[in-house]
Order: sequence, then C-alpha cells, then structure tokens
Amino acid sequence: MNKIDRLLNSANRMLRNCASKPSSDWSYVSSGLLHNDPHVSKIFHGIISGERAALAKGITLVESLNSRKKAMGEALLAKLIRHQRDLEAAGKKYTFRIGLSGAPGAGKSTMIESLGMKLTEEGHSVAVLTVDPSSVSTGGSILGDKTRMFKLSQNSKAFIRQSPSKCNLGGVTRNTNESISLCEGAGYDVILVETVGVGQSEIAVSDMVDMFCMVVPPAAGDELQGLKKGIMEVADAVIVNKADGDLLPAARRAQAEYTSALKLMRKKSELWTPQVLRVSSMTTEGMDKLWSLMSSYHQVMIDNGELSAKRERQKVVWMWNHAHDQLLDLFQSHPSVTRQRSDLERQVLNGHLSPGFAADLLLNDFFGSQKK
Ligand SMILES: Nc1nc2c(ncn2[C@@H]2O[C@H](COP(=O)(O)OP(=O)(O)OP(=O)(O)O)[C@@H](O)[C@H]2O)c(=O)[nH]1
Ligand SMILES: [Mg+2]
Repeated sequence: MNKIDRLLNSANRMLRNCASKPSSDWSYVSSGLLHNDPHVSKIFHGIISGERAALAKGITLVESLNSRKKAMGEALLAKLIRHQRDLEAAGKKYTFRIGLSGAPGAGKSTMIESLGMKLTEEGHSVAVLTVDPSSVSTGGSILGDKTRMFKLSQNSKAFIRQSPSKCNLGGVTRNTNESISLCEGAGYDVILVETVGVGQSEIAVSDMVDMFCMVVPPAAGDELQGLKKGIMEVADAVIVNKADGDLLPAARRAQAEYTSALKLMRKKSELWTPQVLRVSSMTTEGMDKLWSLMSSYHQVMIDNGELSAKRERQKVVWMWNHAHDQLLDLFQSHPSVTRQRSDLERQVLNGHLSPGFAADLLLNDFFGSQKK
C-alpha cells in the first residue's frame, strides 16, 4: 500500500469513527476524479460557452456536501482550471480578482452595483461573489445585497452569487475560492468578492484575490483609532465611500486621516504604494478614478510577473487552509472530543487547567483513539 492510500484509509477510518458526521466527507477522494463523467462534461461545455445556468449548477456541485457531487465538482474544477491555463498560455489576458471588504453598511454592495454597471458598459463581464459570515446567524445582509445590486442582477453581462448561509467560515471561503475559478472558466474577466469585516474572513479573502480593497464610511478620527491595523496592512487601497451631500466634509477628513495612517505602516510590496480614494457609490462620483487605480495596480502586477507569482503562492495557502478546516472539523466532531469538551472548558474557565494542558489532553485522546 503506498503512502497516499495509507493516508486515505486512515482519513476514512477517522471519518467512520466520528459520532456526528462532520460538515464534509472526503471519501470522494479515494473514488478518483470523475473526469469523463457525462454530466460533468455537459456542465463543463455549458460553462465555457457562457451558459449561466451551467455555471450556477457547477457552483452548486462544488458547494455540495454530498461526496459524489463533491467529486463531480472537483472534476469540473480541474477541467476548468486546465482550460483557463491553456487559454492564458495562448495569450488570453489575465482575469482580475478584486476583494472589497469593510464593516456592515459601509456601502460595499452599492459600490459593486455602481462599479459593476460601469464595467459592463465598458465591455467587461463581471462576476460577484459574496462571503458573509454574519448572514449565517442573521440572514439580514443577503436580503440587502439582492436589493442593493438590483440593476447588476438584471444585467446579462453580470453574474451574482451569494454564499450559502449554512456553511461555517471555512466552508464559505473554500467555496468562494473555487467559485472564482468556475466564474473565470465561464469567461467573466472581473471577479468582485464582497466580504463583511470580521477579521478572519477578510484575511481569507485577501488570500484569494489579486487586489484587496477596504471600503470605509466617512468616520471621525476617534473611530479611526479603533480600526483593525492588521486589516489595513493587507489593503492595496482604502476607499472612503459615501463622499456625498452632508457626508462630504467627513469623507475628506477621513481620506486625509487614512492617508497619514497608511504612511506609518510597513509597505506590503515594493511595486505598489496603497492609496486612499474618496468615492460616492450612490452618485457614482469617483468611480472612474477608482477603476483607473485598480487597472493600474493590475497592470503593474502583471508587468512585473507578480500577479502570477502571487496566484501561485495563494494556491499553496489554500491547500493548507483546506487541510486545516477538514482536520478541525474532524477533531471537533470526534466522540472523545465532544465527550470531554464542556468539562474541559469549565476547568479552563475556573483555572483548574491551563488552556495548553487541556488542549494536550484532547489531542492525546484523539490521536490515541486513532492508533487502536
Ligand atoms: N449617502 C450614501 N449612502 C450610501 C452610499 N453607498 C451606500 N450607501 C447606503 O449605505 C447603506 C448600506 O449600503 P450597502 O451597500 O448595503 O452596504 P454593505 O457594506 O454592502 O452592507 P452589508 O452587506 O450589510 O455589510 C445603504 O442604505 C446604502 O444606500 C453612498 O455612496 N452614499
Ligand atoms: Mg452588502
């Protein structure tokens, strides 16, 4: 038995041992990829000829928790990635993946509506994917997105897909990462990813896009103090939105303050200095400047070979993100962990055990049970 077979057997054994089924099942890996499955081929051909229904079906497959459907989704993804690579080798221009992140209500969806409409008028085709962990519990923003991107959702050159609301954060981001590839296979050349500002999801999204933008409302100086520095450090641009009407003076102030704050931060890249822009998504003022900034970033990164290098690095990050998510699922749903969980949490809370020692106990039992 080779190393991979041994690993798969052990993974499948672990899955069988789980009392409650984890959120994903990777027994599909051992069944091999279904490259020649007629259903996969049909969806593949539908997607590359631009059929929206086929794209929606493809995304549903990669989002599926059913192992056979997931296998089909992975096979489809592999075909599309190969197809895209061949096109790029034959001279097709790189797509542009842009992340727009910010606090709830900062105006991300309205900005995507405005920017997306402008881009489709200029001949681009635009896919919008939303990652919204807050909607898992509230469901609120999803409703907002549908109404806020109304024109774009009616536009034949745009495709909008919301994250499934029942996934954990890892699931949502993994699906989003894979959905980006599916949208590119379908010929969309600008992919906009909207994410609500909860640190973890923002960092995950910054690892799947070419350019990461922070969308902020006009905020007073003291609010600025509370900003998560870590997020600003990964931003390639800060966009102060709602620079209109009564909010215009506050937007000007915010722009100046973000500009000085950015100057104090370590530079992320030698090739690019993050910029702060002021726009109004409502009146569309500043959208031309925003797109011209984004395009110049894209061009600089392509010309220096940094775009392809970044995408290569991101693939490795995602391999480990996937492994991390799956292992955590497996661990947390294992009987030895679920049995001891509340007791150990209580002992950590009342100071009888240190967090590290409690974690060691759980890990010890988990790995001990795998050896039996
Ligand atoms: N004045 C003004 N209001 C805006 C602008 N952009 C968005 N808004 C308003 O801000 C509110 C929130 O806008 P959304 O686009 O839903 O914000 P969001 O960041 O997508 O929100 P979530 O998805 O809930 O995180 C809405 O009432 C918009 O009408 C703008 O440029 N100017
Ligand atoms: Mg939104």
